[in-house]
This record gives sequence, C-alpha cells and structure tokens, in this order.
Amino acid sequence: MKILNLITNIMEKEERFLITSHVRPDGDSIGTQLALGIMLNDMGKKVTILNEDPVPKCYSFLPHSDWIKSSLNNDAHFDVAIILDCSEWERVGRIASIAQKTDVIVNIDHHVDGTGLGQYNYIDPSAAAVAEQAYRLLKHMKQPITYELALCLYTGILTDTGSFKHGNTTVHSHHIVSEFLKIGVKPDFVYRMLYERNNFSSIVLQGMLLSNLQISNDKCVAWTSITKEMLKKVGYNVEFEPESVLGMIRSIEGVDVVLLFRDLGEDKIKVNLRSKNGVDVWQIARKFDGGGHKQAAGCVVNATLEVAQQMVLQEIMEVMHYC
Ligand SMILES: [Mn+2]
Repeated sequence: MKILNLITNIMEKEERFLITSHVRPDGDSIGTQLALGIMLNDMGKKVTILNEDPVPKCYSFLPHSDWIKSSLNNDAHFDVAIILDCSEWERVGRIASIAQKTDVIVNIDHHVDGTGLGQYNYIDPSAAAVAEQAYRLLKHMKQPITYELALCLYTGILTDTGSFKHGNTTVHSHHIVSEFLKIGVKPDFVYRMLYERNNFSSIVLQGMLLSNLQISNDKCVAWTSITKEMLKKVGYNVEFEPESVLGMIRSIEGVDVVLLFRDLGEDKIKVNLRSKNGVDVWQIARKFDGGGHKQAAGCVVNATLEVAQQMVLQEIMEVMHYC
C-alpha cells in the first residue's frame, strides 16, 4: 500500500516525533500510542507522547505508560505529529494546536467519517482498531514485534472489539492477536489488569445506573444516566469505565440500542451509544456532531439532561422505525 511506504519513509527519515490521540483516551488509543512510541524509541528517535487527559488507571500496566504526558515543559519542536484514532481535530483537544504546528502530519485512523487530518492519512474503517493498522505498519516497516509491542497492540484490539464480541471483529483481528499470543501475551493477565481492578465506588455507580434503567415502549431502546446527584454520592472523581454497564444493558433480548447519558455540568451531556443487530448509531451521533463507529459512537449534546434525552431518543425513533 502506497501510504504505508510513505509513512515508513517518514518514520525512518525524521527525528523528533509527537504522538497524540483523542481526549478521554481508551485502550486502543493508549495501546497504539505506546506501541508506536516504543518502536520509534527503539529506532533511536526522539518521541513525545502528549494527551489532553491522563492515562486511566486500568491502562497503567502497559509498558512505558508513564511516557504519556499531559503537558510540555519547554518549547519543544517536532518534525512529525502522529495523530491516532481521531478523525477530527476537536477530538484531539488542546494538543491539536501543538500538533498543527508541525510540518508533517500523519493520521492513522479507523473511524467511519475519517477523511484525514494531515498530508499522510492511513484511514481504514474496516480495521477493528487502530492497533490493527499499527500492526500492519510495523510489518510493512519490517520492525520486530517484541513482547512490549504485542502487549500494547493486543490491548488496543481487545478493548476496541469489546473482547472480540463486537461486529468489527474480523478474521484479521484474530489472526493478528494469535501472533501476539505466540509472542507471549497472556489473555488472562491482560483481562485481570483491564477489567478486574475496579474500585468499590464504580461498582456502586453501576448499580445506580442499572436501577435507573429505562426502556422504550417498543422495548428496542434502553438507556440510563449518570446524574450530578449520583456523582455527589459516589464522588466526582470516580473512575468509571462505561463499557461493562453498556454491555450488560445491551444483553437484554430485543434491545438494539443502548444509551448512556452523562451530565458533564454546564448543560453539556455526554452520550455513549451502542447497538446490536446492525443498527447504525454512528448516524445518530453524527446528527449531534459526534462520531465513532456503526455499533459504538458518542456525542456531546448542549442541553439539560432531560432535553438531551428527548432529543437523542427522538432521533433514534426516526432511524429505527423498522423496530
Ligand atoms: Mn479505536
């Protein structure tokens, strides 16, 4: 593929790399940033990984997760900015202005709406995770896949496929991961690190979310909300990973769309959308300037919680008239 040749040339030729990804980073963005960071570092390059938000605790076990910084100490200059897992500058947050100053911008992304943020865009919506694209790049560059790289990329694929259960999981995902297992990645270890280090408050919050669960008259859409009152009870700093509660709600027979509304304050409501049976929630998120994938998308609605719920539910009912 021509783009892989171009990116290989940049990686080999340039010296100072900035790697970044989206706000509120997930396993795919963190795993892939670290994998490319470690690879470039091993190649003798200068690497800075900069994210708007810190690394969530569940990903801290990944090698060199401490390389991911939230601020720059000096007036650093970069030859190349690599933007991962992002199709919009807005999603990069305040790191966008630093990245945009570099002459060479490489965008590696698998979002449906990705049109490319830079001169060098490797966009593949058929990839389950950016980690899969990074794997392809590593192979193309003939870089050895060490245990560290395998662990980071495995985490990216595992988390973006919802532990290999979402519709984006392909034969390629399994093929790539089988290589990581041969290299020594232990699925039980990664699972324990990612999903079995919850704190008490986050489980209490999940209980609240389940007891506030609501369902549409046709029983096809289910939703719940994180309200300010809930956060007051469990603590505003609760480390909360929405995937498990969304998965639990999605498991209800007949429910094709699941929504989680989160009151961010100041009339901003974050909405996580998940679907099954081929319902395209990206289309809905897009109407509210959000993005994502067919079966997993997100957006922020500028409204009160009640109004945001009404607006999003109305859109869904229009899209799901078949239900
Ligand atoms: Mn991703």
